[in-house]
Amino acid sequence: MNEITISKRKLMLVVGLILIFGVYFLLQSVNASSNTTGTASGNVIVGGEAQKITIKALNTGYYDPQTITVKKGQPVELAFFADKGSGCGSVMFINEFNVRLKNGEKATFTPTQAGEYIYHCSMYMFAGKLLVV
Ligand SMILES: [Cu+2]
Repeated sequence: MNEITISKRKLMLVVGLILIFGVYFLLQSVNASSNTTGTASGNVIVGGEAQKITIKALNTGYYDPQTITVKKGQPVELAFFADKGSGCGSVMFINEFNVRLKNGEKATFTPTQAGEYIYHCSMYMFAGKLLVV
């Protein structure tokens, strides 16, 4: 076996490895992209009908209702209304879902993790609980 034969065999080995890894990564990326349609991470199924909820800022200084329960993995359609005279309560936030609503506005988001989230005015004077179960 001379030098040239050895280097050819090495070259074949390297090319073979590159091909194997190439196919492996290609299959990985195909898998990953097919996972993003329809389902989210874990056992949470994303989709289905929106859960419609309404929150109202009262001029007495409270949000109505004070507690709302929704299911995780299902879109939430949130409508917000503010009484005249509800002051700073007329802008409502839910930080975790990037929600910021003024009177008459709507937001849609899908909670994927169970937990307790607070809807509140900018100063947390008006506050209520969104329970995700
Ligand atoms: Cu406030």
